[in-house]
Amino acid sequence: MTQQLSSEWRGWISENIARGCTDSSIVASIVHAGIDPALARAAIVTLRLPGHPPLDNLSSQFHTGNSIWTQDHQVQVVMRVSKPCVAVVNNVLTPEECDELIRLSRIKLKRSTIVDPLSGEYRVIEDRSSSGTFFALNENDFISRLDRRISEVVNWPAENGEGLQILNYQIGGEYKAHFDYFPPDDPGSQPHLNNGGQRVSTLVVYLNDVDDGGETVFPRINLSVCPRKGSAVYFEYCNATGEVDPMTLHGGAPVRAGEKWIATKWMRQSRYGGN
Ligand code: PD2
Ligand code: ZN
Repeated sequence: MTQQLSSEWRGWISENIARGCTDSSIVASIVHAGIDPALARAAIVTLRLPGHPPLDNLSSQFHTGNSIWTQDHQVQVVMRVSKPCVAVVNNVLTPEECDELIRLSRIKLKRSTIVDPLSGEYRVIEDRSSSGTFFALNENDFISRLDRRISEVVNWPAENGEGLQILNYQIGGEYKAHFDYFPPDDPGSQPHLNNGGQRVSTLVVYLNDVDDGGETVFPRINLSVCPRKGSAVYFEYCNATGEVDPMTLHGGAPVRAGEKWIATKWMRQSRYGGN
């Protein structure tokens, strides 16, 4: 027998749907009360009435407003696209935090990999010519502070996040067009979906100014974001019913001068148990 939310919670969800609340804000409140997000989402799907506006994407945070406040920080929204949901934000990390992430990562970089679509194993390919490293969630106080802030910026629980990934691209380094979600029909996706479910959103924070090139490009919506130290690009690709959005195809353009450092946070549908 599958689990279901209590009638009190279901009533509360119905009221909030009727008030026009977004799925993401409803899920966030329920998760805050310690309930499994998968249960919350399943309830929302069944409680939405026919004729009600279609399920929104995850985060309402980026749809309106000029700033996002976190406990310790103000982040400015400088650009947004609504479909797919993409936003560029300034001041996610301070220059000192960017420098510290680079300093801690430089000594432990390894060639980046991708998930093989057939086997699900990690593989080095020419299309992704960066080096990188990870920090486990809440690995230390510094990382914990950044994990918490990012969770507040993207309005999604920190425990659903993969560990912060740091990447370094040298001249010519790039990441050709790809999806950040695990393509549901690839057999290699399954083992990754079993831990935390699908990826739902990405925040790429730029840790340095790149002298030339290194933009994050979205070819299907003709968008190109230039790296700027401390700024970030955010995008969502999985809605509350688990559908993924191929319009979020994106890549990291080749670095033409200087080098490029980024920190990437991938959020999952539910709690992620580590790499
Ligand atoms: O390097 C980038 O700009 C970039 C952008 C989006 C990298 C990734 N995604 C990634 O590593 O998935
Ligand atoms: Zn990506």
